[in-house]
Amino acid sequence: MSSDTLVERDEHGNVLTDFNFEKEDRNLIMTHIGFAIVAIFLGGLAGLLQLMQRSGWISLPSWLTYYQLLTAHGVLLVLVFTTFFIMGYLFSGMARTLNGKLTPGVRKLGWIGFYLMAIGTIIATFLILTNEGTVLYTFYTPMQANPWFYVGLALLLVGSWFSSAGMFATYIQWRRKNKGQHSPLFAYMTVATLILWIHASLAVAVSVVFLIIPWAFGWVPRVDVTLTRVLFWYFGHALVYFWLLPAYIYWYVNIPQIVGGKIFSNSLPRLTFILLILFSVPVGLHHQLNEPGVEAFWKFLQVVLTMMVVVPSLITAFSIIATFELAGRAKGGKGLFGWLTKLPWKDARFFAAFAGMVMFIPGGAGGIINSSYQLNQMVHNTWFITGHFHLTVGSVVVLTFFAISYWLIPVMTKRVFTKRLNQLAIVQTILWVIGMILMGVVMHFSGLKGAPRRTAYSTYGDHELALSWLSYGQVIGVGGGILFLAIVLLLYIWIKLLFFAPKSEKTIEYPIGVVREKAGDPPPILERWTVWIGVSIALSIIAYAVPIYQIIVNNDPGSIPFRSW
Ligand code: HAS
Repeated sequence: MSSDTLVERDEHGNVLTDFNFEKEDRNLIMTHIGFAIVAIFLGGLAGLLQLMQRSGWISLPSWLTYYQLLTAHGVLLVLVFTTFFIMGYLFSGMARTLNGKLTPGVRKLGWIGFYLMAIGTIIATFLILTNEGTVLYTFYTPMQANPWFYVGLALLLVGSWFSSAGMFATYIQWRRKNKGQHSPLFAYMTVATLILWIHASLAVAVSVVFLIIPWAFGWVPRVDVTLTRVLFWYFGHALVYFWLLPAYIYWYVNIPQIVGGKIFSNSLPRLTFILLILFSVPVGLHHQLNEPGVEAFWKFLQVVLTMMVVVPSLITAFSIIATFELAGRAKGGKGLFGWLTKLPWKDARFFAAFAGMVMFIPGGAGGIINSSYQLNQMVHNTWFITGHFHLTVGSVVVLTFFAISYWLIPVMTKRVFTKRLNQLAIVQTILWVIGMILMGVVMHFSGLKGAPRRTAYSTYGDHELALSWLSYGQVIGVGGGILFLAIVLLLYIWIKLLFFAPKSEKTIEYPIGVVREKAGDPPPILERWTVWIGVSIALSIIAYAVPIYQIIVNNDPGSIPFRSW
């Protein structure tokens, strides 16, 4: 009898289990996911409208501007959707792989975190809608928003710290009860992700609380523009890994179970996450290669370190392909590529994430171009960068999050991801990929021709160069339209999974992969967090101490506020 026939399945082929999440845990997790769903819809709508304006198809009413929509798009998608979804997903995996449930204290921390993040989001969104916070998601000074906009963002951040504290507490409790054992991979990776997050976000918190908020309330007249930007990017590049790492958790831990294979190695994923803790912070200056105020040496050093942060992603690429190949061969796949045909292409939980992985090949290559000191002069502040992050966070990360939602919501709601919903999810993925190719890839070409990012529609006095961007803009607009259609389809699938899909007596399995028998135990040093936190802080001091010191002692007079809208 094959091991597959021992598994109990529902009529749609989903594996069933006796494990049930506690009601209190389901409420906490689903409230986060629900908030994320609202955020992606509103953020996507703002994206569609601003793209139609930028493509020259519509004129916006006087009470709504391009930059307002661009701010809403950025804040709601990359700050709000990601953070809420990630916290919901991480809480679910911590509960499932550690004690089977969260403790009442951890739930309390989770709820405090949720309410702070929700209140912060509501304040910031209200101010964007009333045109009081039109400073984009990077809130660069000296543009100044209403001070409460920054307070809203600070609450979002502080809320995420409470949730992180809850997850650290869950992990510490488990370690105390299981002395000498290495922790389950999901929990290990969650702790690593949150260490990275806390380290990086402390810098932006310092900037917002001590520099920007006092200036925005008028308590001090001027702000040090260079310092706020450097502190933002200290946080900003690690932020992109805060989005990426949960996707990696899914690839390393959950997908092996979905493809019917095993986790290739128990050490490589841990090493990957340690390398990301070390190298994702001391590289933020690669976002400022073309800005004044920092000596070229420090920029160059961070470019070198950026090349180091590429390594864990390459390790991931090879590890995941190894998992797929072993799974495909175990199912009878022959020859060089025969194993590929054995992968579950018709299962959206795999297909959507795989599409994300493939998009990371051009997305990651674009990142390496961006971080090359000389090439950055060609692409900085152009649509090339916008294309890059639509292929990375907009494809790799969100396609993986969609794949997660296709089993996480059914696990929580005890509803069935039916064959029809699965088919719709496959269509949704295809639409997303087509939309992103038309939009994200074409943005790269348009950027290479000089089309600037963060600018409303303009023909720049019918300049010949600007006119050459128009046809690209049209294709990009079509891509954006397809993406919005995909969001509507996604919303339909999610609403079905939340309220209308058939109920099942037993819960669908929460897919946690098993490590391959031949894989050795991970070296204990990989779980000595104090060592890695220490090295990470040391690297950041090497990369940042002198430039930040120079900015402070340079006695920059600072800037008064500007309101450019
Ligand atoms: Fe980036 C700008 C450099 C990765 C997001 N990036 C941005 C911005 C965002 C962003 C949002 O150096 C704009 C910020 C703003 O508003 O100004 N980025 C990099 C580099 C990487 C990188 C070197 N970025 C990301 C990821 C993001 C993200 C990931 C989101 C999640 N980025 C930059 C730079 C800038 C920048 C500059 C500033 C530019 C400027 O001038 O403003 C690397 O981490 C990329 C490494 C990745 C790879 C790919 C590995 C491939 C994998 C897939 C394997 C496939 C499989 C499928 C398994 C080398 C893991 C199997 C396939 C078969 C065919 C079988």
